[in-house]
Amino acid sequence: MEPLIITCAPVGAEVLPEQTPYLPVTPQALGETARAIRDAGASIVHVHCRNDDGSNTHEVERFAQAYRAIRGASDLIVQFSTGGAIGMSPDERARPLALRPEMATLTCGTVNFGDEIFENSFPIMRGILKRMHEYGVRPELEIFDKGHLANARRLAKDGLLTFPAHVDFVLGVPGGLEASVANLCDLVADLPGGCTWSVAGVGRAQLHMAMAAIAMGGHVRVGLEDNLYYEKGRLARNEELVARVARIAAEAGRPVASPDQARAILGLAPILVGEGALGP
Ligand code: KMH
Ligand code: ZN
Repeated sequence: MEPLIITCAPVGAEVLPEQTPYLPVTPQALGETARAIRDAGASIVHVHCRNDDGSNTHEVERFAQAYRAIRGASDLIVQFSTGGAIGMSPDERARPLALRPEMATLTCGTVNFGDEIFENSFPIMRGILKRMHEYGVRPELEIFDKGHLANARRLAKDGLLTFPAHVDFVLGVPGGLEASVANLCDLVADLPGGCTWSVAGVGRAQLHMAMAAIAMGGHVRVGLEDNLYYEKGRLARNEELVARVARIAAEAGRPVASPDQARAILGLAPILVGEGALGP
């Protein structure tokens, strides 16, 4: 099996700073988190941005600051969210793509999201993909429900994305597909040939979905965006969640991928680090 790619989603859009002291809110905190999760075994960081007061922002300048802070602290693959927070306009969600991150997410369909609706109509998806093409950004396909794979195939048929692709199954969102090994197996069986995949289990399912992915040859996403707790009653730091998956994977004979190994697996170009490094 390939080395394990661990993505860390350290902040997200839904977690409130009041819920945990470990949320990296500022660009500086994101840089520090990047270093810590890299040391713990992550190779991709999934980025949302907050204002200093903890509210969500998709301002390009804030993403530029975050990008610089992460790149100054690590060689992680930088993946921007284009999902943003519920209620952001599609244009707002897509704007930071102009900074040309190596990767960005594309959620492949509308889904109930708790009591709200995370809207991703075909026009919204086409608009985001158009900007990804314009700026040379590699999509990671976010699949919250089985129909989202059919939507992705339709986008591919229309020539808007290409398979094989890298896919992330986000399982356990209230309103989306439940996090179970049976559902994960079903989704993996439905993937177009040659795709790579990871799974992000929400809440306490995060650990069990990670263990299933390690065994199945997939990859793993962890982080406070999806889960606040290390165990019942104990809040987690992002790097602890990464380190635990890395330990379990090592025991299972799957060492973690370095960011450059992850780039090779995903077909991304290598980056320069240090002087002359890429950045916005
Ligand atoms: N915050 C969620 C509504 C993504 O980053 O691409 C959507 C989300 C997906 O987090
Ligand atoms: Zn996200």
